[in-house]
Amino acid sequence: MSTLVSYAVERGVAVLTVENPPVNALSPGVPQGILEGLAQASADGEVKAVVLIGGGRTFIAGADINEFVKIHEGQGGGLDAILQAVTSLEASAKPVVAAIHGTALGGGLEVAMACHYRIAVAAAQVGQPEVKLGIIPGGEGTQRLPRLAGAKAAVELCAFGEPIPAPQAHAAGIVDRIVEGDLRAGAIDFALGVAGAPPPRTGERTVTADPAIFAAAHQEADKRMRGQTAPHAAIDAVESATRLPFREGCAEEARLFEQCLKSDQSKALVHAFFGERAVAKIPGIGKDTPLLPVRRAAVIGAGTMGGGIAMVYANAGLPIILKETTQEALDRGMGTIRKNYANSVKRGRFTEAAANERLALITPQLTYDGFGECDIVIEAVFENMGLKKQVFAEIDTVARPDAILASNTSTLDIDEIASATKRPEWVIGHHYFSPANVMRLLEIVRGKASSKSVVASSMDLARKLRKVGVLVGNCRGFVGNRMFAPYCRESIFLVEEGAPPELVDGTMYEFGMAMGPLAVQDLAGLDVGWRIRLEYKHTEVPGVRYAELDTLLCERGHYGQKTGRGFYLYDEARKPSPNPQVRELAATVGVPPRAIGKQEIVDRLTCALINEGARILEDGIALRSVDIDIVYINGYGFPAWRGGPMKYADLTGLTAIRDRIRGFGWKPAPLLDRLAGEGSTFAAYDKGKS
Ligand code: 3H9
Repeated sequence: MSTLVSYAVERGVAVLTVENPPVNALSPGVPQGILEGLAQASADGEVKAVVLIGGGRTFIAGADINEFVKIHEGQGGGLDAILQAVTSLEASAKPVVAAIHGTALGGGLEVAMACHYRIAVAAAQVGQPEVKLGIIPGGEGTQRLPRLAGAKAAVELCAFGEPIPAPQAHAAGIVDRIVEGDLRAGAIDFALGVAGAPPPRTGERTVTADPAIFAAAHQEADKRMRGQTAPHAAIDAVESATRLPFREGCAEEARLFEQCLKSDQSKALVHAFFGERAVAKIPGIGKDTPLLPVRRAAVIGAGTMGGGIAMVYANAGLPIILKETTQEALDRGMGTIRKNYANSVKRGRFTEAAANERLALITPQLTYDGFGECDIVIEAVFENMGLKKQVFAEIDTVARPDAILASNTSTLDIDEIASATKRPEWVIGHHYFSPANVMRLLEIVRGKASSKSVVASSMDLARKLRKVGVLVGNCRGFVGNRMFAPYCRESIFLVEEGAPPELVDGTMYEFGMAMGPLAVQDLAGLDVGWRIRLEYKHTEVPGVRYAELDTLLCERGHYGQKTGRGFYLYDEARKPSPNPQVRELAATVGVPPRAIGKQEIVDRLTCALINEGARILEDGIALRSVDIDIVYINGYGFPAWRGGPMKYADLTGLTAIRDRIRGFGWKPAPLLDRLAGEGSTFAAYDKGKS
């Protein structure tokens, strides 16, 4: 008997309890346990009905995603037992009731739908999130869901992957009853109520639909899930339920599932799923590292970043002081925050009352009053070392001795900032991405003195703030911006060589980036880099090429969106159109223009990221290549379905990447060169380190 599913009989009802913590995934042994329990219940003359329930915090969160990794890596892995389980559950002569709490996701909902009845607590959630892993439901969910809820609801759930709360699932016909009180007892009562009656089998129902539903869903998928194949496959699978008998529809689902499972998109998205969880694991920092509780915070600087950070804390229910030096700057900052909240209310993201509650958590002030009660102080002033050091010296005198002192610097040396205090072990970088209240990434920059406790607490805090915290080392630009510099430079080279900005940006948008690199630079302001170059005149290395076009644009006042002109011209509504001066200025750089194809654009820009990423990895600035991927997916709009730049390199093949880099006349990073020579991958390098 499987140890992952327990069997008990109560009041003539067999209760099968899945015990596979933490989320009761359908790992090998679980479907077998369900089959065994079902057989035992069927053979037991005392048993009138069966209840299937999850032990611990949830029902069943789906197939075990580790099995997909095994399949992707060609190491076996199997899902056949899940299919046997759903078939047997539906065929059972004794009624089977699924009792749902926590989440019934993916294979979990498919198992529940194969049962004859579903009851749930109101707080439960159900969904088919498989598309987020680049696959479609493969446990007959695309065939049973439309038969229960209709094609429109089934398409929405299967193609877009968002779970729905149990009451909504009840209204849609997926759940038969919402129970209050004890779920197990309620399920046994329900099972006794239906015992004896012929069990209703979803697979025996039929469903029809207006074909326009599917056409509209494909269009919607092109917008909401741009570039991804699984949503379209999911729509096709649901559509087949409306024209084929159940078993034939299941065969069609199996064919589409198989196709998706083998795709690079699925490999990339599964990598991103586990990657997001892997980055939380820091070598040398275990569960025994003491965590500093963060209950009150203060942020210094009410500019774009400081204001955004204040909203992040308020959104997580944490009170935060917002400090500025002048009333004017403070009013401006609070005005922006109020406007942002009003927009969220207008868009229906939350109610006015919720917005007011959040606003009330932010205390604007000009003094350091109350700083002594804060568990963390975040500095978000102008990116200037002198100013930051002055601010840290001041915080050092007003903050509690055991408060975390965080800098939101995006490029500066965290150790030098820490040197302005008498407690560098309490200093760390918390690098947010603009807009801070929207972007999920938080780079946590470990200084050479940052204590383990400060690091662990920062990672824990990131989760509470609903951010993805990635620990990075201290160097110019850390992980994200250090890689972004050669990527942006390369995009300017492409324009200097004759590629129109629209072609460069359009190609990268088609590749899946949220925005093209030149549009991003216009948004950030071309003058930022230009001013730094003017201030820190670097000695140019002979033979090394430097981008010139951005300097030429800045010299003419084309700073990007803020001046209405940069790589593009912008109208009042910030709508871009070509800037004719770009071509004229590019012609003066002295590179003969030529026709540049889309493949070259993608290759040069991705290789610029990958080559610097490999250096960052070798320098130990990123712990693992997957950390770099998570930074890029969550902070730089890199498509998750390509897995991040390093996974993209693995999927393309490191030899091909190295050869491309050589072909461009660049020097491959030594680590990339070595791994390519060994026929290895960044993923294998990560494994070797852990
Ligand atoms: C599917 O079902 C396909 C079928 O159609 C095919 C049938 C033939 N497998 O997220 P957390 C781990 S596809 C393996 O931190 P939370 C997770 O890695 C699947 N492991 O907790 C983590 O491990 P660690 C469809 C899984 O409370 C730990 O559990 N289902 C799985 O914030 C805790 O996870 C999904 O896509 C899994 N399925 O959130 C659901 N799920 O501690 C995916 C979790 O070592 N899961 N783990 O880092 C989720 O969305 C969230 O985990 C959940 C809990 C909402 C359930």
